[in-house]
Amino acid sequence: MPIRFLTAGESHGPELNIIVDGIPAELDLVPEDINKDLKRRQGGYGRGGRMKIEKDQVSFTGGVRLGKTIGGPISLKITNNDFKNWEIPMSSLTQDLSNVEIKEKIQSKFVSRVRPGHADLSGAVKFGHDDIRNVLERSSARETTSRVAAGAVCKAFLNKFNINVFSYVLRIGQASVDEKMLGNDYSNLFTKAEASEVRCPDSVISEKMKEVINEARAKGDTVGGLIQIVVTGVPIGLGSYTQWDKRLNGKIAGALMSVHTVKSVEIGLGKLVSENFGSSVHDQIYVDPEWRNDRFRYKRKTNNSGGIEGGMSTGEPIVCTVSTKPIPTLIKPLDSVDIKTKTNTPAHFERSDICVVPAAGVVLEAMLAYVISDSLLEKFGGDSIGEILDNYKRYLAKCYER
Ligand code: EPS
Repeated sequence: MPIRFLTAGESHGPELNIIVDGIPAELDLVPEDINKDLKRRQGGYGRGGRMKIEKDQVSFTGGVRLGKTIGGPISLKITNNDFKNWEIPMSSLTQDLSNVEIKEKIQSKFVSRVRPGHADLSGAVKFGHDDIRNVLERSSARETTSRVAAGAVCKAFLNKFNINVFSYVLRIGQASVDEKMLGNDYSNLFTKAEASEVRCPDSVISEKMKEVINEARAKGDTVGGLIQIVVTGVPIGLGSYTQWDKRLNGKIAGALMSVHTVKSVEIGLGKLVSENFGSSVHDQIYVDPEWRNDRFRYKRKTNNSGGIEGGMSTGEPIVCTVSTKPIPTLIKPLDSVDIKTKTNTPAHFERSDICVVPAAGVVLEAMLAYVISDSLLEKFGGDSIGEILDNYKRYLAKCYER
């Protein structure tokens, strides 16, 4: 793992902190590279009240000098604007509980009614917390802000190799696009999705998706969906078949599955491979009749593998499809329990979103950008962009000779 990143900070704490370690020197990097993705994550039809309070923006606190990385760990921080409303209950310092006003402020944020579908019950039992606030502050999907920041650094790195990461929404609840009709002009699909409030490339289905979100809102409910994330420009041979933990598909599945809202990850045809014969699943290979020595000689008739065979990239686009659950905090709460009174009660309700599917696509792009950057650096090595580009070009030239 040449590139690693860690995140810290609570949803209503003073700030979110991120350290991205292993990014080489000489990469042009300015806050706007990251802020544009932070803004995208904050958007999407169905978002809740918190996004009106926050204007997520990053400051570099290490690793970047005069607009370029210098090879050390990149540290970033994002201020939580909402902290000003939580200064006492989220203070890191001991508070004077004999002061009635202070005690009341802390107690007003005490949570003991667990939310089904959230980390609340398992987290409280595991860590021994009585106040579920100690769980939900860190388990909150607010943490995905930090992932997007780390992923944006990785995207800037990938840009140097003409590798691009795209995402778009295929389904929200019962409103879905027919994936087969979309084709594989991923850049164009992405452009269309960016113009849609639900990040769906089909404008008619986009309206249907908004209706589903309106219906969920009216019922005090929430709704999930299906997202496709694609990487183009990946060279053949990232990852390896030689050891289980070097397989690129395993790394991708783990990274995408780690996002709070995700319940399944598929690559290429995904679970459809179970329904078809091998002859219609595997991607047949042929010699490109128009081959010139500036490109790979062998082509595929299809990309059902989603760009990965034998744990390695094939050079075709990497295509992942991910399902996301409906947000577990419901305005009309589910049946649950109070772990203080040990009685049945409706679940706690805390301000929440109705649908985060459009925003989740941006988070998934970040995680995929991280895995591809890490695998790219593993293969091509080097401490500066120039050195890695030299290694990369030499490898491509060898590939084109095969
Ligand atoms: C989120 C911020 C959170 C939630 C949401 C995602 O802010 P707040 O709790 O202040 O409303 O809106 O997280 C959840 C719903 C959750 O269950 O974790 C964000 O920045 O994306």
